[in-house]
Amino acid sequence: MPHPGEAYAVPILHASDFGNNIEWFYARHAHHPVIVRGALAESPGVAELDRPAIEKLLHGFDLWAYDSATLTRGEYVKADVLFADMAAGQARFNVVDHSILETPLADRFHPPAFLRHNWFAGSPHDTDRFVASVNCSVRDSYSPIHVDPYGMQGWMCLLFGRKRWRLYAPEQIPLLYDMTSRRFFHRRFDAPAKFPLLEMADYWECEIAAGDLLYFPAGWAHEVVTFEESFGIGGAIVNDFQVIESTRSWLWEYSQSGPGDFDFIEFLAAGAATRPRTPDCASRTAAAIQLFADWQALPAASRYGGAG
Ligand SMILES: O=C(O)CCC(=O)C(=O)O
Ligand SMILES: [Fe+2]
Repeated sequence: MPHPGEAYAVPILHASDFGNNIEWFYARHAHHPVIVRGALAESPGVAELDRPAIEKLLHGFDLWAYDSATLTRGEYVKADVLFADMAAGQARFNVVDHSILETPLADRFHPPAFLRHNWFAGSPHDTDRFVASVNCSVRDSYSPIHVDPYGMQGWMCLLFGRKRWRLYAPEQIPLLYDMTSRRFFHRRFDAPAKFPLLEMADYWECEIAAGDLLYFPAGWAHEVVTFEESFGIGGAIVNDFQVIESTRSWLWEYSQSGPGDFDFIEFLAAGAATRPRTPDCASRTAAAIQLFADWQALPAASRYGGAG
C-alpha cells in the first residue's frame, strides 16, 4: 500500500552534548539533520553581532547573489543594496554561498570543533571557499529543492532572522525528481500532478532562528523558506566519516549534470592521505573510490542519463 510521507521534527541538541568529541557527533547524531545550539561559543565576536553591526561590517562589499526565487541566475550585488532590499521587503536576491574569506567575518568566525574536520579546509584543490559562506536572505526568499554539489554535508547558523528547512534523505530523491527534465519539483512553479510520488516522500522539518545551527548529512536534498530577513554563516564539509555517502551523491550528480569543476576523486585520495580521523578512513575512502571506478567502467550510455 502506498503511504503518505512521514514528517519528522529535526531534534535540538546543545554543543556541550558532544563537545570536542567529533567521533561521537558523527556516530550518534550525524545520520539525520540536527539543530545544535551554543555552536558559536568559540566565536564571541560573531555571536554578539546584531543586524546594524553586520550591515556596518559588510558596508562596501560585493556579495555573490542569486535570484531569490530559483537560485539559478547569479551576480555580484553590493551588501548595501541587499540590506536596503531587506528593509524595503523587496525579494530580488538571495546570498547563499558567498565565501566568508572575501568578507571581514573571516577573521572572527571559527567553526565549532565538530565542523572542523573538513577535507575542504587547506586542501591543495582550492576548496577553502566552501568551508564557510555568508548567507543573506530577504524575507520570502525560497530555495527550491536541491542537493548541494559534491555530496557535501552542510550546516547553517543564523545570526538573525528565521528560516524553515525541509530536508529529504538521499533515498527519497526519486520521489522528488523528474528524470525526463532532470529537475527537482519546484513548489512555486510546478504542478504537483507532474510528480505523482511526491506525497510519499518522508521529510525532516525545522525552523531555525538566531543562534541555531542546522547540520545535515551528505546527499540530503533540502528546500528553504525565509520567513524573516535573515543573515547567517553556512558551510560545506567532506570528510572520512561520510566519504561513501558523499561519493554516492556526487555520482548521482555526475550522472545528471557532469563531474563539476574539480577532480573529486583526486581530492578524496589527498584527503585520505593527509586528514584521516577514523581508524577505517583508508578503507572507507578506498570503497568510495571503488564506487567511482565501477561506475566509470559502465558503458557511458548506461550511466543513468549518460551525462558522463
Ligand atoms: O537559505 C537558503 O535559502 C538556502 C540555503 C542552502 O540551500 C544551503 O545552505 O545549502
Ligand atoms: Fe543547499
